[in-house]
Amino acid sequence: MYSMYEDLQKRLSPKRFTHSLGVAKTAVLLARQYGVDEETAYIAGLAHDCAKELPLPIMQQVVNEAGLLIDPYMLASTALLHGAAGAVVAANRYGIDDEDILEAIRVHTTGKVGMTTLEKIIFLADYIEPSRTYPAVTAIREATKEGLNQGVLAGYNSTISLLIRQNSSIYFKTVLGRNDILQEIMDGR
Ligand code: DGI
Ligand code: FE
Ligand code: FE
Repeated sequence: MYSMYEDLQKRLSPKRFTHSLGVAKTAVLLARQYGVDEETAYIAGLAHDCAKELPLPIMQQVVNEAGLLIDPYMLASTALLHGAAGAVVAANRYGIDDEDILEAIRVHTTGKVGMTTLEKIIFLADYIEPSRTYPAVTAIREATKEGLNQGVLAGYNSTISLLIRQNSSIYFKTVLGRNDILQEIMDGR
């Protein structure tokens, strides 16, 4: 099997590849801290945006050919669809068959109710990896020092605030995912 690393390096823009490598490395650090398999976290992090730069019609073709039923709202947005498409590409092109990794890729943009530790790690590493420079990143990195759920919540808060400032709609899984993390924090988990 040829190397996923080299294939991504060849196919992604330099910026996206650097980001993906940053997510992989950050995910390894979080995995070590939170008792998740480090190689699993690395692979999920490296692969998470493997479909991000595909044109929307190609993403749609990828999920259609995989027989996935996706709601029209998600189907119309590269921002929302690249996780689902990425999980298909990760399985078919890179031979990833670990369902935990595939689901972490699938849900990395919106999160969901009941995220696993691996899913939270990829979600959060996406926000805080070293090449990220947006204004809220400092606050999210600070929140991460208080715990994984605190970091995830800060990530949700920053995205939802941005979407509101942009007058964008918020996907339901984003809202439900944030509520669920808030509940976990209130329950002291
Ligand atoms: O792929 P990345 O840029 O590394 O990061 P990502 O997968 O978290 O995607 C971020 C983009 O997704 C950003 O443009 C905001 C958008 N996004 C995240 N949650 C939602 C959303 N867009 C909409 N419309 N609704 C959401 O709930
Ligand atoms: Fe992404
Ligand atoms: Fe990303």
